[in-house]
Amino acid sequence: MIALFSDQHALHAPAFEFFRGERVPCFESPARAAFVKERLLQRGHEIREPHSDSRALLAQVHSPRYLAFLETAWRDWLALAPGNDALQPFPSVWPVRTLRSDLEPENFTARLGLYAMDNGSPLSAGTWEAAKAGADSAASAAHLLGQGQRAVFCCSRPPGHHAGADFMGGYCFLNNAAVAAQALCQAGHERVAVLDVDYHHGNGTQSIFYDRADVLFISLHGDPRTEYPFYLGHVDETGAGAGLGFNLNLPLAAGASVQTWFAALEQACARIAQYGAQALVVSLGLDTFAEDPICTFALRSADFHRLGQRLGALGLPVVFVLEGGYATEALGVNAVQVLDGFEAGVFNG
Ligand code: OKP
Ligand code: ZN
Repeated sequence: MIALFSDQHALHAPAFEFFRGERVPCFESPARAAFVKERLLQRGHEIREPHSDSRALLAQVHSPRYLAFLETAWRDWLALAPGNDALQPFPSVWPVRTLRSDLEPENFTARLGLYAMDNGSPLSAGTWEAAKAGADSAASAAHLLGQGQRAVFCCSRPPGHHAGADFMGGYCFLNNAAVAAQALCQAGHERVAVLDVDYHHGNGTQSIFYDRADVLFISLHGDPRTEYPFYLGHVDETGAGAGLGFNLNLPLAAGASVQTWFAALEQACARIAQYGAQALVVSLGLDTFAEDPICTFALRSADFHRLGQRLGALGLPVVFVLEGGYATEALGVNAVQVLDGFEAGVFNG
């Protein structure tokens, strides 16, 4: 399978995040993509650089003022005070209910709070460049499907599925899966499905397509009553307006078994088939792995092969986009298990 990879991912490398009130090294690190790339090469997959500029697609899934903020955020931070290059900006105030989010303040931290859903998505020098390379990979993957590729894998980071039209969150800045889905729509597909198998609900992707019938969003995830992102991902979120009926959440209790997880995957696959999807984007989070340090599902490496095989049997062209997965050294093995399983599933039907 063709895998898209850019060295630019490594430009996003914040040092620490907050975890249980403490500063800890970031779970979402450059080593993640490096381990995946290494395993892809070992298994004979073809690595290519992204070749498409996602700029026009980004303008269709994100707001102009959010894109403008993100692109200059690090420069604005540096301009605030000498020495800021060695420090990380974090938001500390947010426009929650009754406060205004239509006006952008001038204060940098206030702007950061306006455009961030949490304090868990640290910026660094090069965050924009890394995220943009990921979005370019998503656009390139959709383009390659148009040229007849059956499936393409975006080996990119930071992830994207928590990023909404005008906010970052959960280590995510630009919504790569949304860029791929939007590109597939523009290439003429009338029904595109996005299947999010990351442990965490893909709140950003859901919200971007919530009122659209041309993109079906389905997510399998830890129940938001106890799991991040907490404020979205419930079963009663079924879409709005023209999009009513085109959003499906399958929340599972923390600690859910492998059997329970695959039963939910069957429901997702049945809905994708019923919809008559013409192309599929998979938000491929690997944090459902039993050894993931921040998640509670129980999948083993062999289960990722089974996942890939099931997706291959759908008979659709697929863009795979890497999302989460924090058992860093196992990430390559698990990602490639999905891709190899997919190829086996396509072959066997
Ligand atoms: C991103 B992806 C914040 C710690 C919580 C949220 C997890 C983000 C997961 N203090 N971080 O969906 O894998
Ligand atoms: Zn996740």
